[in-house]
Amino acid sequence: LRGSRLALARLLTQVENDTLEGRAALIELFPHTGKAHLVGVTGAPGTGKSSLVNQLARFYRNPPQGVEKVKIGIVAVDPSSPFSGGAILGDRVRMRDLSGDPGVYIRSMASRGALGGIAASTAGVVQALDAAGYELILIETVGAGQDEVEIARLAHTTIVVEAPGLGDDIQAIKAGILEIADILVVNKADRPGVENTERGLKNMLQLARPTSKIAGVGKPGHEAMTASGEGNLLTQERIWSPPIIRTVATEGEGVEELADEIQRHREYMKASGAWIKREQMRLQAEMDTLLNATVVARWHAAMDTQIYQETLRRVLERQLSPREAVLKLVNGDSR
Ligand SMILES: Nc1nc2c(ncn2[C@@H]2O[C@H](COP(=O)(O)OP(=O)(O)OP(=O)(O)O)[C@@H](O)[C@H]2O)c(=O)[nH]1
Ligand SMILES: [Mg+2]
Repeated sequence: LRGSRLALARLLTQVENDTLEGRAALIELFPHTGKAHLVGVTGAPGTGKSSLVNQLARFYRNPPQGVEKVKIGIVAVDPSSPFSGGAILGDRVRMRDLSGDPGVYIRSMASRGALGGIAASTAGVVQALDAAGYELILIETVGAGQDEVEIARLAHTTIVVEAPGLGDDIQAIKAGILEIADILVVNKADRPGVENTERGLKNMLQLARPTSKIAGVGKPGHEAMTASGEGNLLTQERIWSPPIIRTVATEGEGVEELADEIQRHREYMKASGAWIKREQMRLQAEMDTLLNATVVARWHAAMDTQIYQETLRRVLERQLSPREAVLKLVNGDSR
């Protein structure tokens, strides 16, 4: 809480490894969380996510007049296999210009290929950074599977990065990823084919989110203000139509516009009530997951293993269906 980087580094390791110490620390830190703006940055490998994150961090650390200077946390979820440290090293080199700035904290995490484990430890790491006073937290993840959907659930604002020249433009764009995008970036705008990529995105957007075309009409901010703040999250979020921003991450071009859109999205989320709804959904999901695990663990501890095994045997022999077995077990009816 006092901002010791060494303490934070140790804590993050505990959290990442899900140790008892890490868990205990997160419990104590929880009241200090909920302040940071969590921004997910996802997209196909090599589209320029790290370069863009680097530029955004630089922008927020040396902001122009009128933009608040904020402390930046960066979490890079490493997509590489556990046998290669290549991606981590690459990101460190790419983000090197930021090191030495006490207002920036960079953490690379190995995804370790553990299904479902990524979101849990990433959420913990983000909570720790939030408690440590990092006001804007950029979370980079590769858009190659389940991870980006989990990150979108975690983040308040999700940026999807595309780039021209990744084989066939449209093939590189998955409709699923557009569903989670709050802001679309066409990076490498210095390369040929930008117009194609941008046009492709526009078309896909209209297919994926037809409602945004009707409700958005280019004034999402205004629509959001008049929304009741109740109603369901999906309808409210549909009111926001994702802008498409061109950037050249290597040169820092378009980064200010991107930062503007991040700010605009934050204001929209706050004004529409979508921010609170998202927090509620996330915390409820986290609570329910823990509740499930805890109740099941307790139940197993109290259960006679012999009865359990006997019931399982009867299921194997098709004398009971799994559903019948569960009913018998939880109702304490062991016949
Ligand atoms: N020409 C051009 N090259 C760029 C631009 N942005 C990034 N690059 C280059 O593209 C390569 C990949 O950039 P990264 O920032 O590592 O991309 P990434 O999406 O983080 O990559 P992974 O994390 O490996 O998925 C690097 O060689 C960058 O220098 C750009 O706007 N224009
Ligand atoms: Mg990267």
